Amino acid sequence: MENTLGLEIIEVVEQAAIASARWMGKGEKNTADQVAVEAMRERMNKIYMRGRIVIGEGERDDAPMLYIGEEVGICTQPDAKDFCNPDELIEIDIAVDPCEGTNLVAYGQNGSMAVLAISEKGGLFAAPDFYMKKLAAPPAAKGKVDINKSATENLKILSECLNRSIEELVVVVMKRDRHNELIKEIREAGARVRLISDGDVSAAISCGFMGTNIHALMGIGAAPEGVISAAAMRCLGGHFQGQLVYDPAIVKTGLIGESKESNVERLTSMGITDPDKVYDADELASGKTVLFAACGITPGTLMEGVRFFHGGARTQSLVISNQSRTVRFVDTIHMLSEDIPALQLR
Ligand code: VTB
Repeated sequence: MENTLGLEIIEVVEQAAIASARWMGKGEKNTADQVAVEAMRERMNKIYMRGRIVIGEGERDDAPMLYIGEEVGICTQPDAKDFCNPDELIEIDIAVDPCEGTNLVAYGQNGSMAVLAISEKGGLFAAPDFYMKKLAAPPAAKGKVDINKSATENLKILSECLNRSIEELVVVVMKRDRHNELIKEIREAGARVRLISDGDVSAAISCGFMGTNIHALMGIGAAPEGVISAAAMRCLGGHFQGQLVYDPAIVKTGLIGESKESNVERLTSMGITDPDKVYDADELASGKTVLFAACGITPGTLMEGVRFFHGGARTQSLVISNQSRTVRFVDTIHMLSEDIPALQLR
């Protein structure tokens, strides 16, 4: 799977990032998202594959493109049998977030990216559009920190695993009222908090790398993006746990129904019989083969953002594979017009 897809999925996230970056700082988050969706879908449909969106823009009714269940790839097109051999094609599942951190793009802030994860059929947890309590930490703390423990306990464990004092730890938390108690607890325990307005996927994955000065992600974000974060962390060997949040008393948006009971019913109808289950990275991204790709839209901890120049653009992407056990940072110059005075070397 990797040989055929590796390079192509870089282009998928690059195209989405470039399209979205044109809307950076324009205050229009829906457009920044929509153009990324269109670009991602267009490029995906040129790949020799038979793919199915398992995490996307939502149910078909509210998302015309990259909706859950949509088939993508050349081999899903109506005339596919003319040039695709169904016997040599494996079916793959795809989780996408063409513009992770739409507000960040709209307001020109750091940390947004186009991102996707791929696995063989059934290899990614089809998370409902609910919230998820998340805990991410570096590989050294994998299986040692635990989402069921308090933030204070986890910080003690982290400090031991990383061989540094709690005061030297930095925890990323999304700035939301629902996290007020959590933030207070982390500060009282002695660690430092980096508050972000959006974009917890980037924060989770940053825990997988040394030198980012991010040692944990704690708090509640969206569930679908939790699966994408888990896919990357599974490949990186980092710690990731997620637990669905379905109680409107904890977080409430249009997505979460009015009552806890009706939400439990919805989860049951999706085959989730234990709504309080804590999932780890291996369960959220359980496939034998897991591929992850992201491209920075605005600059971030892991990647540069899209930089436009006369006639072109330069992007930086991250591609992680559990099969080849590689983490690639890909720096690309896109020659978007015929008329480019010169390419910038660095
Ligand atoms: C967003 C987004 C995050 O969670 O905030 C979202 O920025 C949900 O939280 O990166 P709110 O509804 O409180 O904004 C993420 O999408 C990902 O988990």
